[in-house]
Amino acid sequence: MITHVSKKEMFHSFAFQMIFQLLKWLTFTNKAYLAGKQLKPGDDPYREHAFNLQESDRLGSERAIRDTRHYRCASLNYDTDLPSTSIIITFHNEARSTLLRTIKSVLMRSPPSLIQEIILIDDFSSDPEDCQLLSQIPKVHCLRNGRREGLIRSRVRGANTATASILTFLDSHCEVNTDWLQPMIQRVKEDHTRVVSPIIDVISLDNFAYLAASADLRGGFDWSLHFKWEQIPIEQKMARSDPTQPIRTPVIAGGIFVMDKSWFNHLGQYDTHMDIWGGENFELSFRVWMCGGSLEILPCSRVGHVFRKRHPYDFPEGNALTYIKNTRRAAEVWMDEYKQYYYSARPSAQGKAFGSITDRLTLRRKLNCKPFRWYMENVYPELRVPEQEAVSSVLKQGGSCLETRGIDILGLAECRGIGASRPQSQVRDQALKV
Ligand code: UD2
Ligand code: MN
Repeated sequence: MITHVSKKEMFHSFAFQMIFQLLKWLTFTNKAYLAGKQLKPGDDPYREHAFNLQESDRLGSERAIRDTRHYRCASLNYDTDLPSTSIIITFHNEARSTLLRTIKSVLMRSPPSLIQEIILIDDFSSDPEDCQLLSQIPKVHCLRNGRREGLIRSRVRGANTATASILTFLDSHCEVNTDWLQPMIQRVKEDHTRVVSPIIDVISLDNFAYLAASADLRGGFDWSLHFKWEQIPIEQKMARSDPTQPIRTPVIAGGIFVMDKSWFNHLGQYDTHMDIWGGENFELSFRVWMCGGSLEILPCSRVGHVFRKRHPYDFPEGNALTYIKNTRRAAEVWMDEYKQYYYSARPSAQGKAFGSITDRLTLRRKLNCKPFRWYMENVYPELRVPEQEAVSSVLKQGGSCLETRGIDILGLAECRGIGASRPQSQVRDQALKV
């Protein structure tokens, strides 16, 4: 009898949920959401968002885009019982048309069973309705920050409320492409320590054309901790017989990735003392590699993103100071003796405030993470250490090095510093590139 009642109750609650979702859906219309936010004649379409708002508004939220994957991707199979994911999108004053298109593309191009929920974090945008109205769409939830937090703390807030076992982060001006999600969830399901990104296609900031990005790129950086796309090293490129295979990457761009939720929590989420924008992708990437995980780009997953030339929003502490604070924190916690190259490349960072890093150093110890030297030797040997430009390996004899500073020869001395313990073959490879 008891089971009978509870079954009936369950049915009622299920039916109620369905009707509730349907009503929510019926109350939301794209047109009403976008109305009133359109440009007025004579307005500069680039002013507010650093992309052409007029073009974005014209497109509608359900446009078709070209499937930019390698043709062999279409015949790959994925597990039928993949776990679902919580999509986390943080935004600050995003244009309604791009935000809505991001959400619609997820709902249109993902198997419904894989989308547990879409969590929007409104990072204190001027109009609370930008977010609130969207929660009328089934599966979409809206959290609003009571003050500007920046993307790092906002994502952590989203992750903390996520109910799925896998987290998927997206920027608020993306369009996901055909079967974008399955390859990423599959890789994370097979090994929860993998953190995976799609190839990020380009949505033109001028005319919103969807353009395929090269499939031969990975994430890299220079010593000033400036992110850049770079060619996969030639040996790896030659060894790639299957274009659908993952690409190992030293760092991720930062905005679009899938990660197991327990792994995200185990590794210490993000450094929540980083503000607004920037640097968190290095911190996460170093941490993932050095603490037992890996980063990869999956060529069979494609997501378009509007890349901009300037930040369309303000930084309360200023753009430069914020970037320095965030990257200093990443360098001080993770880069060991290599942080000297960061300071040489970015002298203005010296003496700038970056807060306490005690908690993050404790985390690093607790997780028993490898040294940055390990990262340099095993993950990113292509990143040249500036010292090696001055110390020529040709002039290296046994344990002695001919030391130079610029054009001055300082003398023959025991090899020390970073170049000293690098495998000879690696030093040679480096020297060849000089
Ligand atoms: C890239 C990443 C971005 C982030 C950043 C470094 C991609 C595609 N994008 O910059 O995700 O990792 O590098 O930090 O890899 N936002 C807030 N609050 C703020 C500022 C920004 O919620 O105070 C939102 C913003 O609306 C957007 C997201 O954070 O949805 C990323 O910001 P962006 O698009 O300006 O960053 P992007 O693509 O230049
Ligand atoms: Mn972005």
